[in-house]
Amino acid sequence: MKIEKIELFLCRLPLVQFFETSFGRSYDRTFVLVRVEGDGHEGWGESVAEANPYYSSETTETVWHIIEGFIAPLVLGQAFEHPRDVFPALRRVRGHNMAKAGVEMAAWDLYARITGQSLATVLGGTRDRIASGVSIGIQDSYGQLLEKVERELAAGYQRIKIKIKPGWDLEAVERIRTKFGNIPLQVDANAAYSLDDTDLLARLDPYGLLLIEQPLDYDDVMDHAVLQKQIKTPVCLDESIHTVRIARDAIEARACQIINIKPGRVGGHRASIELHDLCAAHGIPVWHGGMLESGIGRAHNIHLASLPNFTLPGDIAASKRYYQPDLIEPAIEISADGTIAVPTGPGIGVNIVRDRIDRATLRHIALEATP
Ligand code: OSB
Ligand code: MG
Repeated sequence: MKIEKIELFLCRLPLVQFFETSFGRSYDRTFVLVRVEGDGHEGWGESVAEANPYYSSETTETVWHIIEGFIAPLVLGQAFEHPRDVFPALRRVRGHNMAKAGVEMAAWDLYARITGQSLATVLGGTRDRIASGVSIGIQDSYGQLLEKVERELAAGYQRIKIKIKPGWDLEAVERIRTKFGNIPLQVDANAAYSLDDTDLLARLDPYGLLLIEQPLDYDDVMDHAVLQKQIKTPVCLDESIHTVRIARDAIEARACQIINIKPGRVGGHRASIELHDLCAAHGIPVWHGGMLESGIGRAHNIHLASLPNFTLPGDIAASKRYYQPDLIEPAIEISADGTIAVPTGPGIGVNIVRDRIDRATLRHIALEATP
């Protein structure tokens, strides 16, 4: 497989509903789409960096800069036997996993299309439907929160995750438990707490949460190990896990019992499979995170989440919760049992709607191999 051309699209789409985390509130999503061409086929990827450096230090502008200046020259005109060879070829670029993942994942889609297989098949997926959960942002009132939980449970989602931050934590959980009983419930702090909050976080223990996601800082593995010894709720790491090696250290240090895998955060599908396998070998369950992707990134996530150790429901929900219309057809839907079908066509197996991409595009560039 020879990658002959890379195109980048800086896109912005309005969100169907605002999304608030401990970093702040967003009403739209800015992201970079990657299109690659080779052997008479195309492949699509989506970089999950946001317009701001709050979840991660990468932004849409750093992704553009790094792909154009440093990743494209390492990939263009190169023949890869398999897309698993792309991530190692980018090794001299340190970090910038979201930039790498955009290109790497597009290469997996390209390879799957060239060989006429679904991406799930190429990745080693073993199930034809994935379990779907929702991530509900911080709301203006508890009433609004309870309404959203009710709506998502009625839609069939298999578990509810709520965002928490100091001042929006115990009472939100208490009210959900009071109204909805023992539903599968987890919380995500996006690094909003410190060890000084241990007593407060321990007060979540009686609520039987599935997990608490990234309570402490993004670069802090060791404090999570200290915290985990003092709370019963299983700690799950998100932001901290940028590499398979950090995951290995975190597991060794008992800093977490569960890991959230987002391919964008670790550099793409190859690193995600390695992380998945590492966790499986240590009895650490994984689930697939979400980054408010368009249907292109979410289709990738669905294929990856079909691997066997994704045993907890992912943050992979229906298109209509995010974008209307989405950039793909048909839209991603969940069935009444809270599952999403893994597309079976070649590659990511969804149709890309080019005129919707064009309408969402703020900037475009096409890069080709220099002969
Ligand atoms: O921490 O999991 C997170 C969205 C943007 C950035 C970080 C996170 C999230 C989500 C949304 O929780 C999950 C989704 O895509 O539905
Ligand atoms: Mg998270």
